[in-house]
Amino acid sequence: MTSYTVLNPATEQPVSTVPGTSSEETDAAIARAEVAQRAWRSVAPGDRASLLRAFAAQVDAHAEELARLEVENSGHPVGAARWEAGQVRDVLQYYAAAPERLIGKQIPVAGGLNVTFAEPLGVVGLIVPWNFPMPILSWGMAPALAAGNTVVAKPAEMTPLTAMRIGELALEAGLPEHVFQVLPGKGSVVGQRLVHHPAVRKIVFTGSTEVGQQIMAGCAKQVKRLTLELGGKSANIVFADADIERAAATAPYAVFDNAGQDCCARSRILVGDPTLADTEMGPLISASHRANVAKYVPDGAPVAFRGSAPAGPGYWFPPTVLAPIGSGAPAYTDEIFGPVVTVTPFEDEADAIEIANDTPYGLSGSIWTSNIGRAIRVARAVETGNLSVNSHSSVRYWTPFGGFKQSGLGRELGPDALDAFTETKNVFISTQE
Ligand code: TAP
Repeated sequence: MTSYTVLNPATEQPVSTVPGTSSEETDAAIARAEVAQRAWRSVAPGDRASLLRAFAAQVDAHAEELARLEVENSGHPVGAARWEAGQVRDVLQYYAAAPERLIGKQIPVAGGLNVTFAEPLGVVGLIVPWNFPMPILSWGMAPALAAGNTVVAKPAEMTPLTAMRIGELALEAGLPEHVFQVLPGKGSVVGQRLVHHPAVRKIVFTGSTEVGQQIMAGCAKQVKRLTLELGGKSANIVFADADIERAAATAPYAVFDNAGQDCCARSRILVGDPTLADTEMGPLISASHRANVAKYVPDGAPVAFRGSAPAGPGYWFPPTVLAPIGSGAPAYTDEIFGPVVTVTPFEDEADAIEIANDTPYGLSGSIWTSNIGRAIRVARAVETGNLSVNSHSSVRYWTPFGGFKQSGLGRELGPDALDAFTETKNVFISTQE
């Protein structure tokens, strides 16, 4: 087994040395998960629920430790990291209620009846990006486990530490061995193996559209189930009749939260005058990502506002607002995944909708208006999976989440999430003598 060093993006100092899982080790983990699943699916629903509640309690008891670990590994501000650890606990608790509600249907038919069962899929492979290592892990892990699947999770190579600790907490909470395994390592090694191994019956992938397309092609070879949560380029549409002060006060959070490394970042503000409030944020994840973000603000770019960033070590990038730029400019079209936002004026409602939809992505967005009819009209017309009206936030684990167009496939979260982690078995029972 090789190993690699994980860096703190705020200091550029080493945090920990982590094993880089090989292809063969991934195969062995999948084999263990396959065996463990036969027993896990047979655990009585109430007992599976109790174990998930115990897992949630264990995460809660170690929430501060997890938060501190995330601060070191991902550079998230501690307040954000505490919220993220709490999210893992809450998501586990929410889906702990699911095993006892996994019921089928009975359908009367001529000569008998059909009954359906929601069967677990088997081994689920979970591939997680680096921007929200804990929440995104929990969104796949909790419903998959609740449905009776075992999970092999691959955190992003740069941010594996909290996922690895959550794997230990699962065992400490009493989950049987190999029901939930975490394999740190490379996407091109561990991720690829999860996609291509026939015993993995579903992939839950969150990451870039580019890698998502490769994963979809890989899964097609085995007709493997797949959830894709991909990139975004979301609009924050501010109408003149909105509470402009509120819209302006939250606009920075809508795009600069997590230093803009947010798939739901509203990185196009459609409005008249930009207003920016001060915001606190951490560094970007790596030097190469910072170089990538910087390309969107070349010399001579029409910078309307630029915040400050700490000098010295760390991959910091100042929050940056660009004045109107052409619709062909990369900052306008690409997912920047950093704290850079463009501001674009629009003429009327139809124009705002057209600009908002002028992107291959469709993940998120916000609408600011005091006209409820307009809010609903525009929400129906914008081609995107998650919208908020007079708010900058649209992600809640108890409501469905997922993207339209090239932002994804399938829905995570919400009360129906277990549909994505089970398959329906349909059995005819004859009542003939
Ligand atoms: P990616 O580069 O796509 O990586 C995501 C994960 O896939 C990482 O664990 C990565 O491993 C792994 N991976 C890379 N190549 C792979 C392959 N060929 N086969 C299997 N796995 C592979 O994304 P990222 O840069 O970490 O994250 C940023 C992107 O994620 C943005 O586009 C963002 O919008 C999107 N995102 C979407 C959402 C939702 S919910 N829609 C949420 C968060 C982020 P390595 O660590 O080795 O690269």
